[in-house]
Amino acid sequence: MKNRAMLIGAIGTGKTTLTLALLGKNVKPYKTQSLIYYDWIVDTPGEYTENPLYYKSIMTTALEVTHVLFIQDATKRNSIFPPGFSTGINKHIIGVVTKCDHENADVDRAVGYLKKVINKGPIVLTSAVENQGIQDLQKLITCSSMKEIRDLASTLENALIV
Ligand SMILES: Nc1nc2c(ncn2[C@@H]2O[C@H](COP(=O)(O)OP(=O)(O)OP(=O)(O)O)[C@@H](O)[C@H]2O)c(=O)[nH]1
Ligand SMILES: [Mg+2]
Repeated sequence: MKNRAMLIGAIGTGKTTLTLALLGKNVKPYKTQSLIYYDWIVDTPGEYTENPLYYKSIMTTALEVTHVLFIQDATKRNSIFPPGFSTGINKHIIGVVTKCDHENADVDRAVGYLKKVINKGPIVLTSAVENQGIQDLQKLITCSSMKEIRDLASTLENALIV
């Protein structure tokens, strides 16, 4: 299977903005209403992660990708992922903190939330506004094993491993 990433996370966390940054597209994001398939990214509406009725869609779509990115907004005071949600997904899991540039960002808090959902794996700190961590993520998505991902993540400036 060609390497492909699916992005999941709450409404307004910056999934579409991150998708467009990863693809190098210079267009404005719009509210995501359904699964959107790009070349090597599947963008999901925040509702799919927030509403358990959609978990089945997430699980089914995960079968079509190699990497699942768990997106946590650095400005949010909550996490909507059920604890251990990633253990049900047998794919390469990467945690991503978005909006690290924001004046209300609390990156440590966001990392703490992701640690509760991601058993082991990298967490990448990003800002689509400042182009932080975007290249690091692009590289991690080219990796084809968790070992390769961990080895690479340990060399990246914006990544940490849990
Ligand atoms: N400061 C800052 N704002 C961001 C960043 N990424 C996204 N945003 C803002 O966050 C808001 C929501 O971004 P979206 O990309 O539409 O969020 P989403 O996760 O796709 O939302 P849904 O499709 O509704 O699930 C927009 O106003 C973006 O401009 C970032 O890195 N920094
Ligand atoms: Mg969106």
